[in-house]
Amino acid sequence: MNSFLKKAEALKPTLTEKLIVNDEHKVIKDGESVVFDFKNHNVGYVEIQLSGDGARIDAPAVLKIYFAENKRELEENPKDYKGWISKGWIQEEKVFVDYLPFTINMRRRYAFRYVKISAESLTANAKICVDKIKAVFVTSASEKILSAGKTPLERKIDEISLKTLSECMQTEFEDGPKRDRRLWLGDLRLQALTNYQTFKHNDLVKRCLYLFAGLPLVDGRLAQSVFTYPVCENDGSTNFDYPLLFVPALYDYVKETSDLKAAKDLLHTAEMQILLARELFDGGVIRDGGIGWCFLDWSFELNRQAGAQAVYLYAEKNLIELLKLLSLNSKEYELDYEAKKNAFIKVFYDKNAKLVVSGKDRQISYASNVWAVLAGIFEREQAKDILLGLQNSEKAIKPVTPYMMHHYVQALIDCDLFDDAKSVMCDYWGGMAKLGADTFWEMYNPDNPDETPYGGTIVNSYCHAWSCTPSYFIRKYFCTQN
Ligand code: RAM
Repeated sequence: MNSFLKKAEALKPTLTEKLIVNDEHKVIKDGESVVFDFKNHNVGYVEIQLSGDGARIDAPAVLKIYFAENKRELEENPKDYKGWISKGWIQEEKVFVDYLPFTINMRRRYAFRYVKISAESLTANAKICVDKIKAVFVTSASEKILSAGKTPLERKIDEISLKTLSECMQTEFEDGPKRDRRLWLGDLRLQALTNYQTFKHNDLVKRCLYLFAGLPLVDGRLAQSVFTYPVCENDGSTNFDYPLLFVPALYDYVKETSDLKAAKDLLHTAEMQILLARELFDGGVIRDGGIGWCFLDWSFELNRQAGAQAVYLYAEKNLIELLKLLSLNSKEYELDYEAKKNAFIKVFYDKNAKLVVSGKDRQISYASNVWAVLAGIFEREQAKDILLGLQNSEKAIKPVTPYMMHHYVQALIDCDLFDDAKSVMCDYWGGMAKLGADTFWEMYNPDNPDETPYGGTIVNSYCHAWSCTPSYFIRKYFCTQN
């Protein structure tokens, strides 16, 4: 184990446990299903206590136990899923019951509000009584926090955001406790920002930064995600943008905690991400294609060239600030930033449209424009015009995830467009709240409720860390404003 992983291990939190018992007591016959509602989303381990009605079952009963995070998922049929990611993410188990009474101890951890139990095969005329479902829920977000916000809607959004984040706070910041149940770099940065305003579990952020730094790929680039069980290892691949976002994640952490020791430990890793990404530029401009997967958002039609360069510049700007904070020389990065910023404006700024365009087809998208604003490529007034112009552009490709939506809201705030930022937040996250969300989702496209990158919404995650940031916006910006 290298020294970074040792530090990460020493910071591993213990989880707090909370027992909740559902004793609605329901009876199932052959071919029937019953649903138990835990009234809110939770993450944990389940025990199901069954009894009979006196008569012996003369053959093993076959039960299907299905866990759903929300109503939509509850109503979907796992058999219909034909998508490209594993159906193993569907939270379902088949259990054989040889005799009654019987207690099913479910070995795996589940993320759910609803538990559906179906009798796939049961002796004719026999009944199974579900007497009790005991659930031990786990989290490392120990504190209970009062919701914040100036209006009932803001407080509701904040409450759901807090719940979302706390459910994802396990021994690491998971992206989603249903899927992928692991630590992703892009998600971590947003979780950390929200954590600083809420649970303040800063050692968990530190642990995650050391995990990434301790598990690089062979060329020194950071992985997009890491596993920590049964052993700590990276997922073997990466994308263009997430490794770069290690830089702002580190800078944010250092600003928040003044932990200069960690800053010095991890600085080399941060610098390497910039230097390695730099190899993918030709004459100051990032290649269009050939840079691997650049995530930005779960939109397949998105051209990522301008967005990729903007993320690079955003990360480099953060590195410069971090070096200054450590009283180190940042000159070389400043020169590089200026050169690549000017090249960006030359190649990607369309003077007629007054917007950033990307790729050979000069595509307009929120992703390219928003990241350009966040990267500080334009002066404040021009950046403001870009964001306002974007709202009027019919062609612009819109965000489909709360991840991209977060960046849009942040860009509006950076340009002092507070009212716009607040109404975007309230419409988007409020839209999920109106649809009954207990926790916020991985994907939400108000224009297309069936949006999924996976070929089936049943594997979408309905408690997804990157959607927790309204609690950050509300506390950091909206509550302090008149
Ligand atoms: C999804 C993960 C994660 C995200 C990546 C890009 O599969 O759940 O949240 O960071 O995609």
